[in-house]
Formats: sequence, C-alpha cells, structure tokens
Amino acid sequence: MKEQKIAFYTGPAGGWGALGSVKNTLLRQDIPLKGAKTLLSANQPDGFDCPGCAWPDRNHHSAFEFCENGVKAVAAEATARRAGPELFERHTVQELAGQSDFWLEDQGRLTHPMRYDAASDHYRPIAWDEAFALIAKHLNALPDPNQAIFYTSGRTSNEAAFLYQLFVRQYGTNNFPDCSNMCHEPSGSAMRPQIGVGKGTVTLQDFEHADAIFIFGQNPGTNHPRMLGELRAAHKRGARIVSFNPLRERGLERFADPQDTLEMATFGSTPISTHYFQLRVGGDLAAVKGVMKHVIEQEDARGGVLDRAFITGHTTGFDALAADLRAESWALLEQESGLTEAQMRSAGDVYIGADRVIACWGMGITQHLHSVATIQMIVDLLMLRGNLGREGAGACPVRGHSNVQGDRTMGIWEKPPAALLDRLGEVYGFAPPRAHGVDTVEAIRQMLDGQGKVFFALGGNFAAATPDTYETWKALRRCDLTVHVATKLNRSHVVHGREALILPCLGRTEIDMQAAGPQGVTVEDSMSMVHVSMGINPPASEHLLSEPAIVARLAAATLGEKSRVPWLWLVEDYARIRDEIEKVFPDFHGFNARVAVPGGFRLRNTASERVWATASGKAAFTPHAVPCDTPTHRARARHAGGVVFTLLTTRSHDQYNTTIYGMDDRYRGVYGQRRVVFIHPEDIRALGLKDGDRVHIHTVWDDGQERRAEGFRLVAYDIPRGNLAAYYPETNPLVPLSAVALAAGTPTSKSIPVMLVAA
Ligand SMILES: Nc1nc2c(c(=O)[nH]1)N[C@H]1C(S)=C(S)[C@@H](COP(=O)(O)OP(=O)(O)OC[C@H]3O[C@@H](n4cnc5c(=O)[nH]c(N)nc54)[C@H](O)[C@@H]3O)O[C@H]1N2
Ligand SMILES: Nc1nc2c(c(=O)[nH]1)N[C@H]1C(S)=C(S)[C@@H](COP(=O)(O)OP(=O)(O)OC[C@H]3O[C@@H](n4cnc5c(=O)[nH]c(N)nc54)[C@H](O)[C@@H]3O)O[C@H]1N2
Ligand SMILES: [Mo]
Repeated sequence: MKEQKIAFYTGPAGGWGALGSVKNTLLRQDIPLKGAKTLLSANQPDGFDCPGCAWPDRNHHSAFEFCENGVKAVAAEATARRAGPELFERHTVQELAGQSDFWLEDQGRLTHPMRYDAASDHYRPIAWDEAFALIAKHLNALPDPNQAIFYTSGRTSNEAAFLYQLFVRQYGTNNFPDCSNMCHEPSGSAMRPQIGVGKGTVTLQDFEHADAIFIFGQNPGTNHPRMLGELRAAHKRGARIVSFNPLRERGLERFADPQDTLEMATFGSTPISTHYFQLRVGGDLAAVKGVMKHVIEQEDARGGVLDRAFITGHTTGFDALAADLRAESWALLEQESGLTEAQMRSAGDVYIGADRVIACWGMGITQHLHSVATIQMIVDLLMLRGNLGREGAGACPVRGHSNVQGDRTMGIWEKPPAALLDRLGEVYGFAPPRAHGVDTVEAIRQMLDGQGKVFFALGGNFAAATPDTYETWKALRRCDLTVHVATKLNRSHVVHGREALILPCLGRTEIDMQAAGPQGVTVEDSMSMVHVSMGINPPASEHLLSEPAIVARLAAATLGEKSRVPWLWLVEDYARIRDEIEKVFPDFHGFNARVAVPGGFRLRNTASERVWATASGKAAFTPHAVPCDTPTHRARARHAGGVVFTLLTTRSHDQYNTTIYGMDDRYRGVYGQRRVVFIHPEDIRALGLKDGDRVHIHTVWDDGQERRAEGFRLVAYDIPRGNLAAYYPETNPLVPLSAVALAAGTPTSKSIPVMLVAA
C-alpha cells in the first residue's frame, strides 16, 4: 500500500511531475516503452482520437502534443492486463462486488461476452448470437417499449450513436439517458433559447486572438491539459486570464510545457491566470451579475462601453437586463458571491478593457440548482460588448467525454426535436415515437418504480456515476435484464438485474476490422470539429466486437423483418453508415469526402455567424435574480444551530470519471488516498476538530432519508469558509435524486448541503 500523505505541491502543472507520472502509468499498465508508439499516435492525422477529453487538437496536422492525462487515458485502454473468463471463474459476483472501483478496472480489458448465472453467482462466457437473442427476447416481450432504457456514455462514436438511436427509435422509445444529462446539459438548455445553438461558438483559432479569457468552474490542468497550451500562449502574448474558482487550482496558476526544452531545463514555468477570484461555491451568478453591474454603471457614467450596434441590431431584452442590474444591491452580490465589490469591479474593468473576450466554463457551473440561469448570465455578459460571433470572442462550454457532443448531434437525446423525428420517419419509412423519453435521473426513478425493466448501457458506469448511489443500485437490481457494453470491468457490472450481460467492445486505440477492411470512426470535439479516429493496436481479444457491430447485430436480432434498415450490410463498411448520417442531417452533406481531409471539418454554428435561430430571430438578453433559495440556504435556515456546509464533488488528478487510475491528486498535494475532504482551517477549528481528523459526511435534505459517506480525512485547504470539496464517485451516495438543476435535470453534484460529524 502506498504511503498516505498530504504535502503541498510546489511545482507547476505539467513539467517534470507530469513526465514522472507518465513513466509510472506505463509501468502500472505493463506497457513496454514500445507502447510509446500507441501514445505517439493519439490525435495524429492517421491515428486515433484521444479518448481523454473533448478539447480540440491543434496537431491533427503536425507534431505530437504531450498530455499527461491523455497518456493515462490511452494507457488505461492499451493496458496489457486482461479480465478474462478465469477472473469470473475465480470470483463470485458477490466477491467482485466487495472490491473497490479501482480494483475492478485494474483487472484489465474484458475479453469475452459474459452472462450472469444466478444459480452459481458467477458470470460465464456466452456466444455473441446467444447474447443478442437473449436481449431481443426481453425487449420483444415488454408490453411497452418505454419500459426499456438505453444509456449512452460519451466515448461512443458518431457511427455507433447514429445506428443506436435509429435502432432504439424503430424499437419504439426515446428513452436515451446519457452522461450529458450529468454534465453539460444545462449549457445546451441555457444557450438554445438564448442564442439558438446549444454548443460553444468559438474555435481554437479564436484563442489566438482573445484579449481576455474568463474561466468559470473548470480545472483544465487535470481535465483538459491540452487547453493549458492555449492559455499559456495567450498569457505570453499579453491576454488577461481571469479565473473564477473556489479552489486555487494549480493548472490555473502556473504551467510548464513538457515540450518546451528551455522551460524544462531551467525548471521554469509560465503563469496562467492574471486574475484569480476565489468565489463561494454556487456564487457565480452573483459574481457575473456584479461584473455586469459594473459594466452598466461605467456605461451610465461615461458612455462608449457597450457595443450599441450589436445590442440594437442583434438582441432583445437589453433594457430589462440593464434595469435589473442598476437595481441590484452590491451587498447582496457580495454576500452571495463571496467576492468584494472591488473584486467584481476589477473583473468588470478587465472585461471592458478587452476588445475580444472568450468565456469558458465547466462542471463548476453546470452542476448546481441555478446552472441554466448562471450560464445565461455568462452569455449576457459576453453580449454586452458584442463578444459573440466575431474573431477572438465567444462562448466556450468545455465538454468532457471525447464524443459527448457528437452523440447529441447524432440524436442521442431523450427530448428529440420534432424535425429530427420527422426526418427519420421520412428516410426510413416508420413512425418514430413522439413522447419524450427519460433522462438519467428519471431513468433511475422509472427503474425504482418498476416501470423500467430492461437497462442497456452503451459504455459508461451508470451505477457509480449517477447520484444517490444506493437508490440507483436498488433501481438496477429491480430490472429484469441489465446489459453493459464495456471495455473494463466496473461497478455497473456487479450491481445487476435478475439477468445480466457484459458485452466487451473494441476501444478507440484498436484496429476495427470489418468486411471492407479496417474502419475508422468519427467524433466531434468541443468546438464542433468532426474528424476520423483510426485505431492502430491489435484488439485486446479476438472475441471483441466494435460498438457499431454490437448495435447492428442487436438491431437485426430485435427488429427482424420489422426494420428495412440493412443493419449488417451497413457495418461492413462504415462509409455506408456515414452516407446514412448524411441523409438524415443536412449539416453532414458530403460527409465521407469532407471527413477524409486531415483534421476533418467544422459543423455549421449559426450563432458564430450572428444568425440567431431563436423564436424572435435575435439573441435574447436573459436577466436572472440572485438565487437565495438554494438547498444550502434552506438547510441553514432549518439548522440554525448546526454548521451546514456546501460540498462540491470533483475529480482528482488520477481519475477519469469513475475510472480511478491511482490514489494521488498531485496538484492538490494528496497522496495514497481519496477519502479526504478539503476544508478551511478556521472551519476545522470552529468544529472543535483538527487537521487530519476523520469525519462522516451527512446530507441535509428534506425527504427524511439518511444519506451519509463515512471516514473522510479533514485536509486544511485554501477554500472559502462554509465550503467543502471531496472526490466523486465516493461522494455520490450524498447527492439526493431530487437535487437537480432547474430546466436541465442535471444532478447538483457541485452543491450539496452537508454536515460533518467526527468519526
Ligand atoms: N483526466 C481527466 N480528464 C477528464 C475527466 C476526468 O475525470 N479526468 N472527465 C471528463 C469529463 S466527462 C468532464 S465533464 C470534464 C470535467 O472537467 P471540469 O469541468 O474541470 O470538472 P471538475 O473536475 O468536476 O472540476 C470543476 C472545477 O470547478 C470548480 N468548482 C466547483 N464548484 C464551483 C462553483 O460553484 N463555482 C466555480 N466557479 N467553480 C466551481 C472546482 O473547484 C473545479 O476546479 O473533464 C473531462 N476530462
Ligand atoms: N458526484 C459527481 N458525479 C458525477 C460528476 C461529478 O462531477 N460529481 N460528473 C458527471 C459527469 S460530468 C459525467 S460525464 C458522468 C460520467 O459518467 P459515465 O460516462 O457513465 O462514466 P465513466 O466513468 O466515464 O465510464 C467508465 C467506463 O466506461 C467504459 N468504457 C471506456 N471506454 C469505452 C469504450 O470505448 N466503449 C465502451 N462501450 N465503454 C467504454 C469502461 O468500462 C469504464 O469502466 O459522471 C457524472 N457524475
Ligand atoms: Mo462529463
């Protein structure tokens, strides 16, 4: 067991620490140095798309871009370890369920399709055709197709996602919960009515021209390390980088580029943020409102601050916003943001002083009750000076999973637009289901109620990623059948329905051989660039199928004569699937030809052309009140005597969502452990405890249910008073199922009212 310690990290993000970590990663996955070939092929014109994150690649044309966490993601898939039938023979499912999430994935790549045998409590190998027949039997026996639920995680390629949504809609339901429901759902919900698109408006080139980059609730040093390259370059040419984050994240402070030999040789680094505002958790709406109030007051005082031409020509609702800002009280803004009036004014001055501004945001914005309102306020801020739809400016929601944006584009959406359904009906001659389906949280409810009976997951780890862990487990265990298409063993495979299947698939890094030869798939990054990903490694096992092949064979087995789609023929050559995509989505005209160009192509984004696909044909300023009714506000009112904290749950440097690579969080100085809770030293004292003590965390909620997570070590940290931070997924038992973002349904995993009790 590795030594547990807490030690302040003095290095920059990246640098020698990153290189050392990569060496350890390769050793751990038994990848010989020749494995470096795999790593060098990530994000290359003829290689695979890095499964690490959705940040776009500058280097689809040129040199290798070093990314520590990209290496970890690739190595996790290219590992030499195997979780074959012997593993399942050795352990009952109950034994496997007793292991940690880390241990489960650490067994390596799945090699055979497996079926749960209840009599012996073991998973046993099953032939692919039998597996598809079993699923088809269950699906076709359901009296109502809406009793089946089809989850998607965002690594799934466009080709697999397209076939999947077509199959499921022909089967008869829109039940498509996906990881996006837990992630950037509020970004789409906020921007669609406001500016007519649910995606970011910027490209990577815009980062070269921005004078100021505002970053809200995002930790790029860990989660989008390649973004640090853009930020470093921006800083070097004098752009302002303004971070809003309750924690001081190392990657937002300083970065050493491992490919800069001078910086490395001299142990140098480049600062990232020029301004760092350590606001209170959930305080962003108030903070942005303060920034905007300053802008309006400056306009009122001296004029010439706003982009009047943009406001008049392109927007609605400005007067209402301005009146609301003028009437807002600085005292309330200070109290709710945790920033001073002077800090908000100084951020406002940076905003006014910059001709071109980009605003980026991540999970620190999207996982709150008021996420949608907060994002609309960020976009309002951009619009005050016309920072939309011109070079160097725009909105940049930074997506997580490498193809989460593409999956939504392909129609993985529980609330599909009518136009998509109309088109599917026309092209394939069937009547698509019109009723909206369930999102992630609603899916859990349906399974709990006994309404959801078959759960099928294309990737991901539903049992660990979702809120209210033990409720979710109860839900999955009530199903007649659970099926997981996966690369690695995880919690969702051992918390299963009466019948259960694990279907092992190829990963991005692997050669996908079909009748017409090796196939590439396509993905869409956070900036709407669509490009090809080609695997280069031999498959982890000869029994693996690709995701498109799994979907096609399942569709053929389930729908039979009822479907006119030539499922098996389509997967012989994925170019045929892309031709189908082109038939349904006009934006994909000439798909095969356009994607053959190295680097691919950018999908049209109307807002970036100042074309507003909204109800009014204009972009809508959308003011919001400062939220004073959050669960924390209410809990504090009810528990005047106790100390109610707001807990944010986040990622360590050594994890990919529910996949735990290791027990360190280098930049935050945590080693050999994950059950820690970051807390202000004064709050520790006020509790009568000391740094290093163990506590249990209890959720304060109003439904009478006890929710707790036990045995967390207090770590004194630079975090606002009244706020706590701890790692996900260990803290998911604390997130109530009913705690979701307004108008988006996203679990509020960044603001859970909790109390601490000494262990
Ligand atoms: N290595 C690695 N890369 C990843 C992932 C991974 O797990 N590991 N996950 C992928 C996925 S799916 C996603 S969605 C992204 C996630 O990437 P991020 O969006 O960076 O997500 P988190 O790690 O949850 O961190 C959110 C940040 O928000 C801050 N924060 C928390 N609450 C608030 C708040 O109220 N206000 C503000 N302003 N800040 C707040 C936290 O301190 C933290 O710095 O990364 C993707 N890339
Ligand atoms: N408390 C709390 N909860 C959260 C969050 C948070 O910040 N706090 N973040 C949320 C966010 S942003 C997200 S996106 C979700 C993530 O939710 P998910 O996407 O469901 O979870 P992952 O951990 O990314 O899924 C990991 C599993 O995916 C499988 N896998 C990996 N590669 C492939 C592949 O190529 N194909 C297939 N079929 N399977 C593959 C492996 O078996 C692995 O075990 O979690 C959410 N949950
Ligand atoms: Mo995500």
